[in-house]
Amino acid sequence: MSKLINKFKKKIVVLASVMIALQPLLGLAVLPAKTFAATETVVEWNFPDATADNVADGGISANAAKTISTTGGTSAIDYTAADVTRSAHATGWDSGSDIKSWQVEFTTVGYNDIKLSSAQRSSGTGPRDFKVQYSVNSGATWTDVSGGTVTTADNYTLGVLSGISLPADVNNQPSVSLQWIITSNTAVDAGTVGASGASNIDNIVVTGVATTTPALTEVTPVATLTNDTTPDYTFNSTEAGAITYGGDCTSVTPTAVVGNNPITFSALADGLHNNCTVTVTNTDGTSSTPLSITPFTVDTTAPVITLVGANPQTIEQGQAYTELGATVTDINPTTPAYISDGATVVDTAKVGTYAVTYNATDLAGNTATPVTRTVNVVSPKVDTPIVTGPAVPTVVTTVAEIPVDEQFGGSSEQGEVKADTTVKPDNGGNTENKEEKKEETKGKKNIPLWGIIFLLVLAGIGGYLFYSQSPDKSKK
Ligand SMILES: [Ca+2]
Ligand SMILES: [Ca+2]
Ligand SMILES: [Ca+2]
Repeated sequence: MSKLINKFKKKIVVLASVMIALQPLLGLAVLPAKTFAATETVVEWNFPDATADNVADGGISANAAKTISTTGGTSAIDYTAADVTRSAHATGWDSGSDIKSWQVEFTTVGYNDIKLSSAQRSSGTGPRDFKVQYSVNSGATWTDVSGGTVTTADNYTLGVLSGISLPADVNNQPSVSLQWIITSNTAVDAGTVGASGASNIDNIVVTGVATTTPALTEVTPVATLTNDTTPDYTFNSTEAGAITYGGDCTSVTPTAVVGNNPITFSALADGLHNNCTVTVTNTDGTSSTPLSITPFTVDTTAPVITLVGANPQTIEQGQAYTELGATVTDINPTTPAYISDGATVVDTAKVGTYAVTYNATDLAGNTATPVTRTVNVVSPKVDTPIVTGPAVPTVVTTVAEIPVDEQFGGSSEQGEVKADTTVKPDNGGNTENKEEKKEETKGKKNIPLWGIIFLLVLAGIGGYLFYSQSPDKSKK
């Protein structure tokens, strides 16, 4: 029997030693840059000599009134003096396999990394075999705790659990139940558990690490407008952990470190991306508040330039260059302006053909296909002088040379003097010469229209005088 006990003892001691030795290494490996929060006692029963009872003896305030109990119909608990201090003590464990247990209930809200320690002892006819189980649904279902098998002896050496880790299921839970349940009806003395066989439990300590929550801040947002479909982004995290991407944005970067985290988003479509988030979940399973990524627009479409006005454009030599302009269309919120090199390229002092180039670059950095306008600088046309007033005196002189009788002799015709007053505008399309007109007469003189009217009035007066003095009229 002592061989069997020693065998278990060695196993447990070795296991515990390995776990204790690996603990900091495992912690360091998982949380390379995290500041380790202090381990706290979440709840504890150690049954001090002076105040031994079922109520917790230590832990967070939320667990101050938690109690220990038994299940399955044992005797009432009393608090007997044990090897070192008092402990919880009960009998009546017979026929209790998978039924009778020590049980506690407590909260772990705000705590992760929950660990359990306990020490058990049974009398010779008391139950030898236990296992620890947990429940987070008030005992509706129970789950074995890995490493929670306990084989007791009539001492507090063998039946000890030393800081075994409870699964993450019990992290941050409002109600966690633990039970040390009998797994056989075999007593410590290898007989059957008797009704008077006793089980003691002491030094139940549940520890945890206060939960921390990663906090994220934006360090370098994506440019409000970019033509990069895989833009870079940097955020800061107060804790390491796994990254979850939300909205339109994804990235191949799976984890965050403490400090700045530069990431590159996977290919994004053109358009506004205003729903992107980043969330970091630390190794305790606690997630940050999602960080909203400042909205940005991806624009890979170049603007389009359309010329306004004539192409080719004609400018007379010596005149100032006139920029006829262009329109630019783009999907950007703000359409870029065109840039023309006309003012510098075209030298209106020199006749020639010039190429004026129009460019435009949108706010995302996309450059339009350049458009070219031809500008022809031409020689100015020479205007023909317009002959006007000075011809009038000559016309009057001509009228004076025409005999009155010859002009009106028995005829209603206006005689020999005819003036072709057709005005022929220059139809060359040259606006500079639009005032130019050509006047023709059958004579060699230029006779303006008002001159002709003047002539006709003179003729009318002369004809009246002639008629009023004729013999035919006096007969009447
Ligand atoms: Ca107490
Ligand atoms: Ca004690
Ligand atoms: Ca664009």
